[in-house]
Amino acid sequence: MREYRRTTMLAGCGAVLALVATTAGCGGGSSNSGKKSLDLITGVKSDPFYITMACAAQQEASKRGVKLTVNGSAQWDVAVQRPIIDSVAATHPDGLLISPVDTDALTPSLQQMQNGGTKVVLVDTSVTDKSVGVSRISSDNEAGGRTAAKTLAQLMGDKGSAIVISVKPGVSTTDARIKGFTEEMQSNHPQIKLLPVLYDNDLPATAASQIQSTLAAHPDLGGVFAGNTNTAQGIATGLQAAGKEGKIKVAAFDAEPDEITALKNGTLDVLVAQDPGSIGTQGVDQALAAIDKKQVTQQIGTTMVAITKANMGDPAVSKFFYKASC
Ligand code: T6T
Repeated sequence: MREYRRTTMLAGCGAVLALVATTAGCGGGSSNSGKKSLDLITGVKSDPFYITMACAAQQEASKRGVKLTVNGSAQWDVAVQRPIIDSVAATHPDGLLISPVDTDALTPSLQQMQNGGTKVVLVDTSVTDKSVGVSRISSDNEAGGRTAAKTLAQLMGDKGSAIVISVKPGVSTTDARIKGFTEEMQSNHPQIKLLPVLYDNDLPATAASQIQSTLAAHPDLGGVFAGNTNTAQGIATGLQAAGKEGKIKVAAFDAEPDEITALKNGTLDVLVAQDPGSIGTQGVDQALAAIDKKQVTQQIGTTMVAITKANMGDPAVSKFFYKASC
């Protein structure tokens, strides 16, 4: 079935800089047999991005009359997520929604589940092997990285040094953000000197010390791009500890409660928020479409919105704030 994709860029000073990439997915349709079983394995269970995704997936599963079991790693680690996949595989669910924490290491386990008849949907992160996943649903992370670069360059007055701090190499989403950010800076903001990317293993304390050592080594540091929530939290803490909050401009991905607070108090300057709820809802729908042998949409891009202090009070914007619980 035809896939419809619309991308609109809206911009205005202080207004919502919205990257709306929506694909009216086809597929879905009600499950016409008994209670089907779906599992969702998120990247990190305590992460508000994944909590928001799981809440929406649970709501959609209940609406569709299917059982959804949610699991997730305690931290961003292949060695933690693989046993969870293996224990879920042993239950032979009809469908699995998963955010793999690595682009390659978990592929054999996922292929094995697919070969056993489970329909696998990749939500948020994905894997290199295109044979894995009947559907892939995520933000357009490269575009989000470009938006972060454009906004940060503007805030920096197009001068000084900038640095990216992110999770770890081999995470499809944050790698794509870094790619988009770097390409935009190098192509359109050559006056800004990009420092080497640092990785914090999704640990805020590591990001906090990394930003402080960067400040000490680079007095001309003017901007930071935080690749996800935990990194943004750590950078905000590190800048506050160094007494530099508000002086160093920060663009960050995501919009979890601590980031919203940091945006309000001026430690963070712009958040590129995703729509994890839509990812979760569409993940359930695509899994059920595959189980029911209906049309499945292979690639779905979901919305992102750039949030600033100026527009965060707008309900059309605040609806993208992530939840810490359902
Ligand atoms: O940024 C999100 C998600 O998109 C990414 O794949 C991993 O980190 C988050 O969950 C936020 O912590």
